[in-house]
Amino acid sequence: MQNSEIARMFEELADLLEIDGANPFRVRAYRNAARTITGLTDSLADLAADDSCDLSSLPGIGKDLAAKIVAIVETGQLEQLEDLKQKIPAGVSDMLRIPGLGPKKVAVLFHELSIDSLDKLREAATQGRIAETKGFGKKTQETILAEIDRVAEAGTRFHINIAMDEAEQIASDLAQLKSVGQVQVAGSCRRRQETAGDLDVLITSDDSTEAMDTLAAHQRVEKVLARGETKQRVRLRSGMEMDLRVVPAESFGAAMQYFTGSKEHNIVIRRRAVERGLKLNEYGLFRGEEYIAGATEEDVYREVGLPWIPPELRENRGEIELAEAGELPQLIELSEMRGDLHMHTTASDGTASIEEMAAAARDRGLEYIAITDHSKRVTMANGLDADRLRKHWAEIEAINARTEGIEILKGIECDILEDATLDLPDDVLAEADWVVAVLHYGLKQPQEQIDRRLRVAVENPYVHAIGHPTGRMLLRREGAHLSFEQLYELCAQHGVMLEINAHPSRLDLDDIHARAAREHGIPIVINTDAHSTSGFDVMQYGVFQARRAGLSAKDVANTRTLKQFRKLLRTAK
Ligand code: DGT
Ligand code: CA
Ligand code: CA
Repeated sequence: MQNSEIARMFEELADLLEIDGANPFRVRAYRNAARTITGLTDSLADLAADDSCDLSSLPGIGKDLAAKIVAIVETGQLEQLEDLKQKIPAGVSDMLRIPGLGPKKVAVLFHELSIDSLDKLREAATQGRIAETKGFGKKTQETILAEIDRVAEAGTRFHINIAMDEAEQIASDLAQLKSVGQVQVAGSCRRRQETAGDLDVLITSDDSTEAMDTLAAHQRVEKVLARGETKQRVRLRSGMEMDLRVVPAESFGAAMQYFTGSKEHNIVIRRRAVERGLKLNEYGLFRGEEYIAGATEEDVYREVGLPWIPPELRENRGEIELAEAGELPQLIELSEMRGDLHMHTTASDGTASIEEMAAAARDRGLEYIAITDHSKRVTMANGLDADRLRKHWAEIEAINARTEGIEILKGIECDILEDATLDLPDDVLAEADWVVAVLHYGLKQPQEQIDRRLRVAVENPYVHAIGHPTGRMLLRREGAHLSFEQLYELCAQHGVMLEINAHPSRLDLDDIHARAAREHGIPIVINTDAHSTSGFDVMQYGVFQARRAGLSAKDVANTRTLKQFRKLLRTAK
């Protein structure tokens, strides 16, 4: 259990208490607790497991809170929160996700208008009943109508990191059982899509009872929604739902192929089977009644005249043609990453020092990093002006000189301002080893202005890359509207790289644009945007996105050695 999950529980508890009309001091105490926990650098789970450590000795954590944290770490839940969840329908907390609706307003909607779901909220807003309610106005009602569909959809999908963590944890627990043979995660999760609607787990077993009983009693499972002979559907505490399917070993490959999808990919594979006089379904490949293959995916693909196709490519976007021609790319692997060129320290809004970030990166096997704190426009994140930045760079140089085993580049994440100028003057940028330019503000400007801003950045002689090019936040907000064609042409012309930001809520560029960028000859960089030492963990999601784009190591600049990378920087600009 991570600190962020524990903090989220206290945040949720505070929200529900406030909706429930609890004493404001109690509500505030739990909000403060959440903030305190977020700021801790040590893992609470580790500390709680250590008998010699007293959590209440940590700043801001009293006896009551310490006991609750221990209970969360031990049981995975907070009893008070579970009680409140029984009392307040889940649809009520869903409303909190609409911008402008905090616990106070939601409490009014719930207690006075009896609205307890997004559907009822939509209905009330459509009828104009929200605007008539005291404390609400026309503007709130309009926001509700504008945001509710997005919020409703976001509630039904989950970021890849959450989905993979849930699926893999449960899969590995099922794998421990005597009656269970193979266990694999299928569906969108296996294809490493940006978000997952539900989880699909397949196991082989002759008797499904033990597996299904275990799943029903699993700590992460809230409720069994359906249970049959070979299929069980459950809802997890996270809100995500999961299908478990039990298949015989001779069908495992066929079932994996079928339930990995995508539907679009499967349609073509099935057609190829039919063309060969075969029938393909989740049980196997058949000629008439006769079973031909199905134990492994390789067998299935071979029988339809194809090599095995990596799941990340299974979207019917050209992968079947490449497979047929024997031209499937050698997809990039996490272990091929040598550098990380986007991260923050305590100089702006990171939680670790330059040394701590460098040590953590080295521990993960990276050979070089660029420290790219925010520029001054990002006041909220304590962004750096020219003076502070130069001092920061001097410190980076000094630390780099005395640090072994990793090279630390002097970088900056420089804002591209709303008026299409850069946040720092050229003479400062010229002193950097690495400049990544980004849009943070004014993402909703008309496309012409966004295009103008990107043009200025790419044409600047000191900018090396554009970071998280669209600025989107998955399931939260759309990115800027921009001309990708213009961006590709300019980047190719000026030797500017494009980033796949690996953070699971960004994954920006997406697979389609990363592929197009590669086709324009633009080097891609995959960066974590780490704000703490654990922030490096997300590199894998960026690599997944690159794999979905069909990229190989050679397409990704930070798979090169530092020497080769520097050479690429020089020849590119
Ligand atoms: P998700 O859950 O929305 O993130 O996406 P998936 O791809 O995991 O979709 P899901 O869970 O509905 O089904 C898992 C896979 O099973 C899907 O990728 C392909 C296969 N599948 C499910 N229903 C059908 C179907 O009606 N036709 C075909 N050809 N395949 C299906
Ligand atoms: Ca699924
Ligand atoms: Ca499913």
